[in-house]
Amino acid sequence: MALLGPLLLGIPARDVSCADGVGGTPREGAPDSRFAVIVRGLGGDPTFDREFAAWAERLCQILRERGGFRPEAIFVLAPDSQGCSPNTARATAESLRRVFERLRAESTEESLIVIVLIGHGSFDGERGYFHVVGPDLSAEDFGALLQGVKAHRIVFVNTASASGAFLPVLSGPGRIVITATRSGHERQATVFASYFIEALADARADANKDGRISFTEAFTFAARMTAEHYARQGLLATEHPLLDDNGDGVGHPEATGGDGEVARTVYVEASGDLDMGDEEVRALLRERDALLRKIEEVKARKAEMRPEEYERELERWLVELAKLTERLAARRNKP
Ligand SMILES: [Ca+2]
Ligand SMILES: [Ca+2]
Repeated sequence: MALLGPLLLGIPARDVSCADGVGGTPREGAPDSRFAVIVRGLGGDPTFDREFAAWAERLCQILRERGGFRPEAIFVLAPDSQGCSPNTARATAESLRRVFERLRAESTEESLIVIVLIGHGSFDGERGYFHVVGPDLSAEDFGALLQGVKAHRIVFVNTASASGAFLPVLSGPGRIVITATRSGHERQATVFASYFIEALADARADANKDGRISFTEAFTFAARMTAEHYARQGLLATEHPLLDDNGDGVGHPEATGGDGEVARTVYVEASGDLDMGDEEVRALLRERDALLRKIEEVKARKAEMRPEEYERELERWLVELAKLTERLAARRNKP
């Protein structure tokens, strides 16, 4: 319980080793309601522990320095309670519950919440798990934690082994779900996290050269680097990353099949959120949320619809969503 103290009180638990963020701070008048949750799980041996700690630290640094995230808006959970944030606690199910209690209270519909799991996972043939201190958390547990969180934009990235089992469970309207593996059956330790984290700060990931790295761009770049990692070593890839952002529970290895359009409009850089002060953009975002809800409604009625009717309905709203995303991008690219 003592370890939860710093988290609850929001006071510095350890010295904060990252430099203060520079640049990317939202302009005056546009409240910054972006949050991040970095969950570093158990390594199981010193080599993995060191690796996971280094990745989590680098991610925290990128969020602060490149993303301009407020240090107090980054929650770090780690086995040793060490992390680059004043809100650092031990990686347990109980700490996570408390973090999400705070997110339910502090986030708004316009918030962006980025959740990244770094560690080992497993799959028992039915459920996917992420290994923390004490009882492991299943994908369903994370789904329950997200219940009642108002933010319409949630990025959930599980970089662990067997993380593919999380995708269908966490998929939903307004959610960008990224996993290191395509199913629960890919159980080897993964390298996707390192490439994904670096992609968030690597200019080579900025495919459309607009100076910002969207989550679609970061995913695409990291997926390619991961594939090259195995090819370089002459090994068969034991992880195949997936992205799902249209809420249909089906991920894709690249931005195709209806996925990637939402993540294309979400960035780590605060500049991606600057235009939240722009009424036209806000209206478009509200429209997008309504469309995402429609898609969810269609999915909920799947059982009572004829297959062709279901496909037609779904297609209709996905096309609308794609059009809206284009309008949003065009509005945002206006000088
Ligand atoms: Ca870009
Ligand atoms: Ca999908």
